[in-house]
Amino acid sequence: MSRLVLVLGDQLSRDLSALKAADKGRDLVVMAEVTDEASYVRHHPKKIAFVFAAMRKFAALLEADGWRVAYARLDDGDNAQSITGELQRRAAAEGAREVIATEPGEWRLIAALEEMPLDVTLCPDTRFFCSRDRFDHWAEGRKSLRMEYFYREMRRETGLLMEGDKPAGGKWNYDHENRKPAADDLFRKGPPHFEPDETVAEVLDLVKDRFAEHFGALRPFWFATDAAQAEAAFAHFLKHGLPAFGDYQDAMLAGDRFLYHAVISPYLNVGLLDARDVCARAEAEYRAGRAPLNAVEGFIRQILGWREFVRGIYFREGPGYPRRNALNHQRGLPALYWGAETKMNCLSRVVAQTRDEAYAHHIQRLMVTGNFGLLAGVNPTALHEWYLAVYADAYEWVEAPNTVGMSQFADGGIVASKPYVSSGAYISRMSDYCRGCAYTVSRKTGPGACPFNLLYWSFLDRHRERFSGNPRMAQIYRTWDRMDAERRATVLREAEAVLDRLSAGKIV
Ligand code: FAD
Ligand code: DLZ
Ligand code: SF4
Repeated sequence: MSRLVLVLGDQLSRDLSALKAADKGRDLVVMAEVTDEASYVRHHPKKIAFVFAAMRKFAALLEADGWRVAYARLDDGDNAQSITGELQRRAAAEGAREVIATEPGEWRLIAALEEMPLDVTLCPDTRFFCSRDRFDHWAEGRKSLRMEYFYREMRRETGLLMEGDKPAGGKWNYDHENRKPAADDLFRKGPPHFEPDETVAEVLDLVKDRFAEHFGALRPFWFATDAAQAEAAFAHFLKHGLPAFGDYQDAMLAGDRFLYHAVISPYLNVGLLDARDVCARAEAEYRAGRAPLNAVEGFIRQILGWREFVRGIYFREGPGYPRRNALNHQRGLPALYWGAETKMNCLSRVVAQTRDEAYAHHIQRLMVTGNFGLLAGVNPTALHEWYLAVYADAYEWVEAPNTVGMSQFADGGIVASKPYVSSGAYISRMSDYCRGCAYTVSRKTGPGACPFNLLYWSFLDRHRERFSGNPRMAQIYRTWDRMDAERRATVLREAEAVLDRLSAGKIV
């Protein structure tokens, strides 16, 4: 009897464990564009188009490889519009009882598959360096889980950037060299743009019809949608981006949305690029003398370190993780996150970029939208749902630990050892946003004072009990305590006024 082989929209890898476990001669691959996946959060239209187009092309590739593929398009009349519904429909038609699947990257879908009245085998997702068991083994018995120690173990285990048992260049981490602001007259190439082919054009029309009310611009659409294009995008980055990646990793510029970032996370996360291959090829650039160590180490750390670490945390912490709220933040998501007017240029720029590109780089997500959410006490689940919806690379296993953990401290300090909060000074140092802002970043109080400056201190004051004992924050609290009482009262009063305006839906 034939079995069904499920391939999800973020499992578009030829060496997927489910495909490896199946028999091309007898089993049936099931792929489905379904309303449930496209709208359980209101995904950005570019993200939906990217996933559907990449799915269609991957299905064609599997057929060319000799697989039988049952592919449901979103507008097929008999589409059950959910993954489990589609599996059951295909099982009935095929007379199949068994499903082979690679474990999904989200608890919600794992539970749905496990509850199905079919015999489901979940294979581990082998596209990662570190299996779930391996991560748990590393984490077991540790008082705190720090990415840096996990990363060193991964370096040793993979041999990436190692010289014998020593890290290349003698140091594990070159981050202190990677904090340069960028000048806006630098010549940069940005990611390559791919002209929509026939498959992509058809998907764009479908998404325009069906998801027009979702936040985000569908066109222009230039993402890679197959492995060959993703490979071209990565090769472009290796040549043009990687050498300066480290130096300007934290920089932000209004006139350059991509700087030296790779813009490969959408491709890595659906399987069009392979993490092992990407890291090995970045290392080869260093070995060949074409990219400096600080850049290559920084890049490999993001993938071998952070990407693997957050996945380990997501699965280790269990299904309730995305709804954690350690700081008890209850504010609804301010309308400015959906593009409502704001006088804060940094937020306005990052949200506009998110709307246009379904992309923002790490520091924009962490230190602009994330920082503001945390300072303003926005409910972390609301922010989680926003990040999951608006970025083309967002899947819960990677998005939730970054948002709930790293950015909002809502897991109580599992991912981050201290909250990522800053006043306007950080944004001013790392970007040119403040130059075009209605607020004045150097003003701490009074007319035109930058809201980040006010909210920063009021956040620290509000959460004093939790954070003042943290040795990494002691100096900040000493600075606050040294301010005279009248000044502190003014800061808190003005911060409250900003929050009141936000609550009242007024422009901030
Ligand atoms: P580059 O800066 O060029 O980095 C190279 C690669 O490293 C990325 O493609 C990515 O695969 C990996 N990487 C870098 N930082 C991280 C990280 N913190 N966690 C995991 N992988 C990382 N990344 C996602 O892939 N999906 C998400 O949904 C996501 N949500 C985020 C939410 C918040 C609040 C924050 C602060 C970060 C989030 N990140 C997420 C991490 C990071 O912002 C993106 O991976 C990165 O911006 C992708 O752009 P890039 O490919 O140009 O990355
Ligand atoms: C993100 C996404 C979207 C928009 N649509 C589909 C879809 O129609 N069919 C599908 O198989 N997968 C889709 N995906 C990816 C899934 O949401 C993803 O596999 C789960 O969230 C687990 O990571
Ligand atoms: Fe953002 Fe403040 Fe700078 Fe304006 S002045 S761009 S609000 S940090």
